[in-house]
Amino acid sequence: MSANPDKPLDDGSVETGIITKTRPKTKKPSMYKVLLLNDDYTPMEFVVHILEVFFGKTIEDATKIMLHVHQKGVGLCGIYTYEVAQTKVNQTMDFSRKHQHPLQCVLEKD
Ligand code: TYC
Repeated sequence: MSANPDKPLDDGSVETGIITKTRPKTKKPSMYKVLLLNDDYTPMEFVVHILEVFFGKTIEDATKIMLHVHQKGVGLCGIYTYEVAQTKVNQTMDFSRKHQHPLQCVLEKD
């Protein structure tokens, strides 16, 4: 606790000063969208599985997102910091390649 500027000291004098508050400089990280692209070959169940496993979606949300991508061509899986977003893109692409599906997943600055 610092000295109370309103309370006189024992010798009768009053402390004066400028109250300063330092705030550590913090910057919010840039955020990145992870987008899923439609194609004609990847099975719907496979896309739903990816959304559940790598993006933590419920089966209901995963199905909604998959159908949105199927109908509109592109859809949002989530918004993350750069490293998390890039990891999810890599996991999706690696897993799709391993199962010989052409599914494409991309990152876009928010
Ligand atoms: N269009 C695919 C099909 O009819 C399904 C699909 C959905 C593929 C979403 C990719 O990101 C995708 N089997």
